[in-house]
Amino acid sequence: MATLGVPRIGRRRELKFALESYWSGTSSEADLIDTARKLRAASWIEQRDRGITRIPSNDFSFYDHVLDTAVMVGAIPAGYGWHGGDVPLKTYFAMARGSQGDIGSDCGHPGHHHHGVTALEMTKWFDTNYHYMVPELAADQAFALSSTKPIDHFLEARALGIHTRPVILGPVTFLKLAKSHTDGFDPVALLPRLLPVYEELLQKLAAAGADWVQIDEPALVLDLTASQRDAFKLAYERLAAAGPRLLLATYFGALGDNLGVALSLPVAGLHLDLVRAPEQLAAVVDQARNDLFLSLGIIDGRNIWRADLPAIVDRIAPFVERRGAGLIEIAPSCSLLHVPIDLELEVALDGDLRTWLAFATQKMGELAVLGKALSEGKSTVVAELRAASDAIAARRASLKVHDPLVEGRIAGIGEAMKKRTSDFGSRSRLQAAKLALPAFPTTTIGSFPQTPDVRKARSSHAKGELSYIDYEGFLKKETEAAIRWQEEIGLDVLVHGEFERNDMVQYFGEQLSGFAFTQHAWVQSYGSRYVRPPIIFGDVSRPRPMTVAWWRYAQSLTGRPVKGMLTGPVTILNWSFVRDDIPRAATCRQIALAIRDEVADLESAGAAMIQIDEAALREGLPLRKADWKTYLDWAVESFRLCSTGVADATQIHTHMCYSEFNDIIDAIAAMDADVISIETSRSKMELLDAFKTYKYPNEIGPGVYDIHSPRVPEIGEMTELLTLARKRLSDRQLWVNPDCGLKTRKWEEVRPALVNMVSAAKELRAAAG
Ligand code: THG
Ligand code: ZN
Repeated sequence: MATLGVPRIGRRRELKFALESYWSGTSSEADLIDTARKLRAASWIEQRDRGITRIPSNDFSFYDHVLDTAVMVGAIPAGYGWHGGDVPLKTYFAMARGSQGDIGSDCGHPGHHHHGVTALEMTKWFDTNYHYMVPELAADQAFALSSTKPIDHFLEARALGIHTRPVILGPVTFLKLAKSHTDGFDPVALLPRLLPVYEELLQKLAAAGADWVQIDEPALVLDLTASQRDAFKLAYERLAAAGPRLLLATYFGALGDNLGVALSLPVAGLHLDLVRAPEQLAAVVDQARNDLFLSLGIIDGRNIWRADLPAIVDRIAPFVERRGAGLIEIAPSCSLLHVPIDLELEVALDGDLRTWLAFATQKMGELAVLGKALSEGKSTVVAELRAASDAIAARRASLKVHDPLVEGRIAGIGEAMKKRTSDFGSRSRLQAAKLALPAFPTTTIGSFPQTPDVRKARSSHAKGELSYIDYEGFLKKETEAAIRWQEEIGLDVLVHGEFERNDMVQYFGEQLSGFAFTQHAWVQSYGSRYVRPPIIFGDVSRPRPMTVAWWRYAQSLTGRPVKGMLTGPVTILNWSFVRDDIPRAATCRQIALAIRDEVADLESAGAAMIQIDEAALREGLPLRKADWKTYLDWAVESFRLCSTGVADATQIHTHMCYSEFNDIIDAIAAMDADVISIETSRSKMELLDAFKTYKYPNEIGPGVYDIHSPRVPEIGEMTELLTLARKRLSDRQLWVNPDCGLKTRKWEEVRPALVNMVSAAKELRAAAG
């Protein structure tokens, strides 16, 4: 029974607090190192006590394991002031966060840093909601072993009497995730230079006593070019001879067309994700070398549901018998980094729901039971197996999960519910007449600064120290001030500011049936930033309006249009733990119907414009291109389902965060939003090329300034960007807005920036005549 990696943040988020206290200067480097050492020890001991027999080391990271790997191989870009030798923590954190300040961004999208040295770029780790730091490699990059962390941690565990299997990120995946500033250069070409560093590391691990090393190559589940496939051969022909036996770990999907390559590598062991791709077990057992050790990823490392243990035993046992127990080990599908730590902390959760769940700690227990059932027989764990199947059966039958009304509504969805009454041309004429906006209308994405006062009021209210009446009174004042100020500076389309909202997914989930929220179930998103994703456990519906009262209040304060503000179904789905008993698409459709109800209520209340954000639509794309169309079809269908129940004169807006639009432009067009706002300022409007080439007909608000930076943009910079936009789009299409929401900014930054933005729009109107 193995794990491939476990959460590093601590049961009570100890790592976050230690990091933030160190960064703020409140505690020392020694304190941070000490906390980290204690967390590692606790987690090794916990795994041992829960029955895990193959325990990983080097899965711990202060910030990110890809960053650790870049540092380990000495891939530190010029500018961080490093000239060889051990990499100081200060340099490490400069690569993670820039050398000054921690600047976040809206939609919770990972931040960018603009003071002093900038941080490395950050992006999603495969299709998870974890973000890694993107290594930057030069075409003539040199590598040198620059960290002893894998060896140190191996020895640290050994001193506690625990023999671990060190985990390292494989060289091909590392290079594939890296970027280079040289156009057209594939960093995978650097492999021959990188391999000696890995060889040296493996030799040192062997010398320290490591007999096995887990080497992660999740890139093997991606679409690969022929030369990338060859890279695997080159890499493992060298590394397999370096010393320790290698367990090549693949996860997040099927090996698929890379199966042949994976099986041809001279490694001692192979880990398979049998949760995402159960079908590959038979193929691998048929085709693998007789002596290839197999690690079977049979417990879901990406979701929080309790496993059907008897069913797993029945499925796996024949293969264990065929291959021999000595050549097989069981494990989670991937690292447990992506699930919360311990269900025991969730004392407030619904009692039934609790029995249906398993977090990282519980999954270790499941592995121990499975291991015993497979090696000593089912009769040795009768009670444990029965408890698991009873829980599954109860969940399957529960009325908390199944709502006949929702299932009936889904069955009644017809084609007419997925399209607007008229095409965009007719709608836009009606909308123009109704709204009477100037050319190049100005607006914002939705949120205004979440100031310390706003956060404090929310937490006082949550703790019961501030009554709802007083909390609401406070929020009304904030909203009114925001409306007055927007009128004063001359914005055309106003927003209420979203002061009442915590997180753009949580706010809706808390008001929808079928969602549950946890108190301590944190999962690392990036660095010291964590999320508590909602758990969608049942059919989703909307018992009552969610946003109408706030919209109505805001609109009552002004004669200018105030946008209704909603989060779209795909984004809600992608940022939640989802059901495993029905397809993702089915849950998405249910959320879409709930949002459709909200859209209808906003329209009835008088909203002329309703924005439905799909910040995470693109990031939900499957790993394999062959699966894109299916995903985009149901994602777009869900957006249409929630957005098309309105009159032609009602204007539907959407917003998407930083996205490469070229390869999904058909889907964007098929969403048929009347107006889409997108992040474009950092690409100097180049992202609009996709819209131009496509001849995208609807209206677009290309972001004219980067909200991830505290810097106030000047009028000239924005008119320049708008000029670039006008080269690609017609004037009648263009809106003027920032790149993203403003909740992470300060009012001191937002005020002058938006004043300048309105001036830029006015200059443009004058120039365009
Ligand atoms: N909401 C939800 N999921 C998300 C995002 C979101 N997943 C992807 C992306 N956005 C992740 N980005 C962030 C950005 C900021 C923080 C976390 C993830 C963050 N977290 C606070 C912390 O760790 O201190 C805690 C926030 C809280 O109290 O809930 O700052 O936007 N659902
Ligand atoms: Zn955004």
